[in-house]
Amino acid sequence: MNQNSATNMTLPQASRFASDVDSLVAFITWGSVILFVLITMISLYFLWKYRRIGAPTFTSPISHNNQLEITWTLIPTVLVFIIFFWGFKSYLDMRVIPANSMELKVTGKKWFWAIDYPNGTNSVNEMVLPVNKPVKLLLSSSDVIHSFYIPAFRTKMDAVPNRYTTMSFEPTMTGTFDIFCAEYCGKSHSGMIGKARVVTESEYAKWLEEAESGGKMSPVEFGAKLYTSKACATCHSNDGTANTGPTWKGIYGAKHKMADGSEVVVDENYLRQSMLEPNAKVVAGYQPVMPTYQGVLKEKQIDALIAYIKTLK
Ligand code: HEC
Ligand SMILES: [Cu+2]
Repeated sequence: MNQNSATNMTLPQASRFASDVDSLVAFITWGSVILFVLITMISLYFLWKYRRIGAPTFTSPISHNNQLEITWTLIPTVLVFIIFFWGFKSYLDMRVIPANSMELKVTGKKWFWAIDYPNGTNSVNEMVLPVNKPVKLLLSSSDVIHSFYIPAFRTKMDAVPNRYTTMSFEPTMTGTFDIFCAEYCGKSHSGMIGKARVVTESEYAKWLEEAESGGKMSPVEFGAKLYTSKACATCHSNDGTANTGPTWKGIYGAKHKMADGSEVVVDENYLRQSMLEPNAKVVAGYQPVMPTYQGVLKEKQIDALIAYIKTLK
């Protein structure tokens, strides 16, 4: 099942606590609507009932009414208590992390999400999760404040540099759900979009294996897949189109001018260094905004990306 929150007004309730969050929001919203309509109608009625007719008349001065005082104190107090305890219970559901949770590390970087799995696999902008398994996310940022937001799970948490925040949920439905960055973080903030793909236990195991080593794919196929799955595609085109970074079309074997005036020939070693130490040689005319993929890309993946870039003539 695929869902797109931009076109679909009813978000699926895809996590354990999603329906409880919705019920509380509905209670507060409809409670407010009912009170608003009621109070407005009574006000209008009184406006009409006590309008001035003919010569001014005066009611006898009223200083106190116990019944009224108690009523308008008690009703809001009870409402506030209901909302408080209901909200607190939902809060605990989100904040108390089950002991059998699977722990993933999520790092916000300008402008993508890097996700590390327990076995050392990592992915970019795609969080693959087994269904009905509690998940704990350890969130952080390597630059500015981002915010990890999965509307279908009804959960959102800031990703802050130099410290960890946590998020906990349990996906209850297979499917693909949007991940957004909900904290303005610079030029491509709006493109900082990911997908949470909830799959069965066996599909998850198969995915882990393929993400790590490409499974049965050829290096070129694996490289083409990494081009999007590692988010290179957000900054590099493969068809000559201009973007934040230089296009990959026809770069292998070409001579490139660097910002410091030097010239390099684009070979395997330069491509490799560009991924691991992007700021060592900055291409002339571009900002040094490429994040390092040191520790993110495995050797086999670097090889595959190089093989793929070589095919783009
Ligand atoms: C946030 C944007 C961004 C992302 C994501 C990104 N890059 Fe870059 N990349 C750049 C920019 C900007 C440059 C040019 C400046 C420089 O050399 O650092 C560049 C330069 C390069 C170069 C040198 C290109 C040339 O023409 O000399 C290579 C190779 C490269 N990137 C590979 C990758 C790979 C592989 C990935 C994904 C694993 C990736 N980049 C992801 C922005 C990005
Ligand atoms: Cu962000």
